[in-house]
Parts: sequence; C-alpha cells; structure tokens
Amino acid sequence: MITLHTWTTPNGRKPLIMLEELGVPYRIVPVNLAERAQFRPEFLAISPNNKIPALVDEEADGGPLTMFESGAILTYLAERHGRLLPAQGPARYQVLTWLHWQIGGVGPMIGQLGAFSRQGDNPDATTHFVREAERLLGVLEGQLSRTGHLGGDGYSIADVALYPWIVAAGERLGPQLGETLAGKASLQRWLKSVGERPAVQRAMAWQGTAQG
Ligand SMILES: N[C@@H](CCC(=O)N[C@@H](CS)C(=O)NCC(=O)O)C(=O)O
Repeated sequence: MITLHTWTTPNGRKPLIMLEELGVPYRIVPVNLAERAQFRPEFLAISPNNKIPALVDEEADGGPLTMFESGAILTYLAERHGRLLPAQGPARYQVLTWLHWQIGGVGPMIGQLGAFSRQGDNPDATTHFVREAERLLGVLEGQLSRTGHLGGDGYSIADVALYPWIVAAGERLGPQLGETLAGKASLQRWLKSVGERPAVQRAMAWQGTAQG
C-alpha cells in the first residue's frame, strides 16, 4: 500500500493527481502546515527537508521505499505503473525537461511571489517575482502553442506537476498575474482540458482529511 504524506498546497496535490490518474490504492496522512506538522519528528524521519509531499511504498520493487520531492515521486509512480512518462527516447526527455522546468522555475518563483505579496512590505521583491513569473508564463504559452501539452503531444507528469500551480496563481495572485494568465490563449485551453479530467478534479477537491 502507498502512503502519501501531503497537504492542500500545489506541491502537495501533484502526487494526489497522479495517484488518482493511476487508480491504485493509497492512503493519505495529512501534514497540516498551518499547525507546523512538517516539523514533527515522525514526518522528518520520512522527509528531512520538512516539506511535503512525501511518499512511502511498502511494496516497492526491492523493498520498502521512502521518498520526498514531488518530481522524484511523480517519476517513480510513472515508471512503476508505466503511465504518463514515455519509456524511452526523445519523448521521455521532453517530459522530464518540462517537469524539471516546473519544479525548478514555476513552483519556486510563483511561491516566492505569493510570499512577498502576502507580506506586502517589499515592493522591489514583489516586482522582481512578478517579472519572473510573467517571463515563465510567456515561456509556457510558447510551449503550449507548439504542443498540445507541456511535455509534448500527450498528457504527462509534466502537466500533473504544473496544473495545481497555475490554478493557485489564478486563485491567489489575481492582482499580480490575472491579466497575464487571461491573455494567454494556449494556456487557457490547456487549463480547461486538464481541469476537465475526473482524476484531476478529485485530487483538487481534497480538503486535507485523512483517507484510507
Ligand atoms: N521542491 C519541493 C518543494 C516542496 C515544498 O515547497 N512544499 C511546501 C508546500 S507547497 C512545504 O512543505 N512547505 C513547508 C515548509 O517549508 O516548512 C517539491 O517539489 O516537493
């Protein structure tokens, strides 16, 4: 059985989307960040970087597996179940390229923009992260106008990783990014098509309760 330690944040929803897409049995242990549960010893034993998500697979090939970092978790689940990541060739590395672009760029930059916008006391930092987020959204629009999905023609773990971040940007950063997001036709088409997937809808609806 897979146990996912997670919370209702964009990074936390990525593996939840993936598990719903796969349709495999899993249970959820909520790690309430507002209660600083990420610093409890039992969680740090699984995720020493004190960040969600983390995953434990008791039945992994070769013995029980414990891991953190959303990109590593998505790659593991995709390989284990042979889904949402081409097995080889250029198509595989395209997906991995855009997965890493999300994890190294979109997540941290939009995350920092959110933090500085909430604090509201550092306009230079806010301006810096707005510019960087706008740049990344421009790169994204270019990619999505060439390909149907982030990592190529097919829906993949790159889309799984990106979707909760774009939803969060739209919901929480309207004053900073609303116009930029609304003006990007390919991004809006992609957002609608990924958002219509039943697995995505189930994962995005999770409200932080224990499950399984
Ligand atoms: N690179 C990590 C980032 C994970 C991350 O930033 N998680 C945030 C929530 S979205 C977290 O756990 N923050 C708690 C903390 O920093 O104490 C990943 O992709 O898994």
